[in-house]
Amino acid sequence: MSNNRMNAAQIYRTMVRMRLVDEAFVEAWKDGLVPGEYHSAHGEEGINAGVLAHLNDADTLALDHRNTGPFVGRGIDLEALMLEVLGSDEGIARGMAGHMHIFDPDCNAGADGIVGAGGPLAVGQAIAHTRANPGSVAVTFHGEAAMNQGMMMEAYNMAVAWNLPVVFVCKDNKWGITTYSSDQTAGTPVQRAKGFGLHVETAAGHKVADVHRAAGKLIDRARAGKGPGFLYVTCHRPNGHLEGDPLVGLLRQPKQQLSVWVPELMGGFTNSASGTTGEKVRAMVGVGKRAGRFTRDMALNTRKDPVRRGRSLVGAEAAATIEAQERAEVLAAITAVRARVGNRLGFGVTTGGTR
Ligand SMILES: Cc1ncc(C[n+]2csc(CCOP(=O)(O)OP(=O)(O)O)c2C)c(N)n1
Ligand SMILES: [Mg+2]
Repeated sequence: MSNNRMNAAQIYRTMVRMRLVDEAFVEAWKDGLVPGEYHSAHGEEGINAGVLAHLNDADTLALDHRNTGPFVGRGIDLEALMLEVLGSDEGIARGMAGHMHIFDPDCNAGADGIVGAGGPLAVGQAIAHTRANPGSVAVTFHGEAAMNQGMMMEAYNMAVAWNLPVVFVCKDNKWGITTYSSDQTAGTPVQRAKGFGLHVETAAGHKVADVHRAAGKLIDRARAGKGPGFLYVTCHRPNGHLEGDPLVGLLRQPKQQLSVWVPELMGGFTNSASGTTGEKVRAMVGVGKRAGRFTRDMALNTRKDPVRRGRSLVGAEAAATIEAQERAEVLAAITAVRARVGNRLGFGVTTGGTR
């Protein structure tokens, strides 16, 4: 049985550390230190910390492209993680994994940038648990858009058919890059999971206690051999899909960006040879509608920030102490890592990333 009484201070500490490391990567990306993309999980800390609090060392994790939080929550060596994300050969995978394909045997956790790949990986882990580690569970985190990947259906199917100890955690931010997920998804994630016979719990991702409660039920069931679960959690992720997301840039700095975007969009519509005027107008209305949804969903909303809300769980004074302690530890790791990569070829440029 996992401890379903929540250790609020520990959970708040975990969320703060997740946020700080994530922010460090965002800054490093802006400084041109991260080769390729960086997918921030700002806003998913409540989900990650609430679920992880129930896991033992022998439990396993199959993660997606927003894996910084779960690795941090599992206690990954911060410097080894940072060096990896910065592409250093001193990183945890010698700089070959980047931030999307990290594997850390000490954390029993691996990540995969192929959307939906965590499903079958977790099912494989769960099969291994039934043979080698009875009583252990496999957990996978995936986005709502990943549910349209065929391999996820196979994973749900096999998990139920073979009664495997696996919990699928669906983090729904409503978007898959720039596509509104409900526009391309039949039914709802919960209906779909129920259709496979998965035991479903739901939670609000900005309320870590809610996530903790719901995750505990599913993880306990799976651990006891009562079958797989599906945790559906909503979340508010205001940073968009990846760092440098042009739509978020447009939203946060409309004055600078509109002068670039409006002529480009208008030119695209008016110069397009195909389509009648009516079709062009309808396409423009469609873009406007999507922009409206995006604006609503990516607006900064501190009430939906799990870390900020988490302060009330421990009280202002304890929260400030925890924040100061975590800031000092994370800063020490950042300082050490920056010193190690600062003077290398390819690092230290300020191009704003390589996207
Ligand atoms: C198989 C595959 N198809 C497409 C992509 C490109 N891609 C990366 S993230 C992403 C959207 C995923 O959306 P969701 O599952 O909701 O996760 P979120 O990014 O919102 O956290 C896509 C399409 C990919 N990495 N892998
Ligand atoms: Mg999504």
